[in-house]
Order: sequence, then C-alpha cells, then structure tokens
Amino acid sequence: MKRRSFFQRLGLASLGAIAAPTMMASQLKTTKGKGVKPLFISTWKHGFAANDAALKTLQEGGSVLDAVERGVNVPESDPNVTSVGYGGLPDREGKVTLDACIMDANGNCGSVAYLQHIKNPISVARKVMQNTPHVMLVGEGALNFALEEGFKKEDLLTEKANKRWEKWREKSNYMPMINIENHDTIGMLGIDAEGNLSGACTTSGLAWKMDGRVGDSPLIGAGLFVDNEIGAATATGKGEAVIKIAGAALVVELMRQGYDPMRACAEAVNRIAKKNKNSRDFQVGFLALNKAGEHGAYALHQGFNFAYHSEAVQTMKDASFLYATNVDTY
Ligand code: SD4
Repeated sequence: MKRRSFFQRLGLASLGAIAAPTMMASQLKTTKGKGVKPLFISTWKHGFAANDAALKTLQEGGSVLDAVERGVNVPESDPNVTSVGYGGLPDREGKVTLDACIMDANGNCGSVAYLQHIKNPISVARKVMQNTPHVMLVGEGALNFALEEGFKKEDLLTEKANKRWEKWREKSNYMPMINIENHDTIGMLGIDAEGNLSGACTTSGLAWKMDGRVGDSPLIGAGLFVDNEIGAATATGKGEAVIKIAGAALVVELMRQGYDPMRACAEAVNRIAKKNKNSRDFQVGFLALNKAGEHGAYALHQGFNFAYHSEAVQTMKDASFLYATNVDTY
C-alpha cells in the first residue's frame, strides 16, 4: 500500500500529518522523565482491573516493576479470564500452558514459556530475571524452578475451560478468530513519576494450539520490549505474525526514529498486513508508551481496546485500526 493511502486510512491526511516522525529521538531524550504523570496501559478489558492494581501498587510505594507484575497477576488469577493464567483455555491435548515475560527500566528481563501448573507465570518470569543468570526458562525446567522458588503446583484447567475444550474436540477445528477470547493476552506498560518504564506480558496463548507451541508473548522483542531511553511496546493477537516482524522491538525502534506511539504501532501493523496475504483473517494489536508519557495503539482489525489509568483518569479506549471489520461475520 502506498504511504499516502495508508495514512489516509489513519484519517491523518486531512491534518497534514503525512510525514510520520513527529518527534526526533533527541527531543524525546530531552523530555526524559520531566513532568511525566505515572500511568499504566493494558490490552483488552481485563486490563482495567489489572491497571487498578498496578496504580495502587505504585501509590503504596511499590516500583513500576512491582506495579506491572501485581497488575497482571489479577487476570492471571481470575478463573473467568479464559486467555491468561488460571482458567486459560488449553491446547488441543487439554493442557494449559502459559507464556509470560517482564522487563524493567534497566533492560533486565525474564521469561517463561510452556509453563504448566503455576497460576502466576509473570512472577516466575520475574524470579528468572532476578535469581538466575538466564533470561528464559521453558517447560519442565521452568516448572522445577518455580517449585524451588516456592510457587504452588495447581491444576489450572477449570471446569468451564474443560467443557469448552470437550466441545471443541467434537470437531477439532482450529481456526484463529478475531477479537474473541483466544486472542486475549494481557500486555501492560507503565511509567512512574521519574519517567522509568516497565512492562509485563502474560497469556495462555492461542486456544487449541499444538502441544509445545509458544507464541510471541514470552519473547522479549516480540510480545514485549522496553527501552528506558525511548519507550515500551507490547502486542496481542496472532503471535506468529508478531514474531515474524520482531513486533514490540520494531515499535520501540520506530519511536526512536521519531514516530509517535500510535504511528509506530500503525507502521508495525502495516508491515504485518504487507507480509501476510491473509491478514484479514486474524487480529494483531500493538500498544506503545513513550518516554514523554504519550501512548498509542493500533490493530489490524477494529475491536481492539485497552485500559488507560493515570491518577486522574481511568478509562477504556478503542485502538485505531487498518480494517473496519464486522466481527459478527467471523
Ligand atoms: C499468542 N499473542 O500466544 C498470543 C495470543 C493472544 O491470548 O493474544 N492470546 O500468540
């Protein structure tokens, strides 16, 4: 798609905003931390309760890293959220396997993938970051590490999720869908009053995925990336498409080049649309926050929303999108 028509879809042409970069990286650096109001943004509606917990953690004296961890712990522990942690929909074998990663303002990061039986994978990821020389642990190794760290082994397959799996098995038809529960990772980005950024991303991954499948959410640079000089980004949706463009790292690098957060997300989505002939058949959304405390979001399809919490305003917002989609037709 030509650049001009792409930005027309964004509705920006009339504003004379065709030239994408609006703030140079050098300008961003000079605004570093000054006058930034603490805020949290999180993917999807379960981000609202998560942001509440994050803001409270910060107000009670926790760090922004503590805040994003405790924030995403909320949907992880909620059996009614069927796409994250406990209560997550299983893979095609009926196993609930969890992916998560966390990254702080100093560039430290930790990750777990294909983790079973532990309700709060983000907290295990943080322990990987802090208590091991590694960034990522997977499968049985990650589980053994979690148990050594004192996490409790639990059955994560709720009755409700099991019923859905049994129903799915009647046809065993794997079809990624748009804007429904199987694309519901929580990615949270936060900034504190000093302008320090952190992020967390956690999911049970695509429902009915193949045994052993890992998505973008535990991959630093794909599902989440934080560069404290520039900004942070996170992704939701079809992980395979996000991994192929190193999504979150790309969004942060675009912000480094001067793109504002929304345009950086839009450019990454546009790249996915260009590289995937079937991009009308799946959803991807990006969320970004820069060092100046500005945020933005953009998705392939209409319907991606996110929670925004500052001390003054707590609300849900709709992301801009490339394709206007009637979700009922899918
Ligand atoms: C994945 N990005 O595993 C995730 C999907 C998602 O809940 O958003 N799921 O590909």
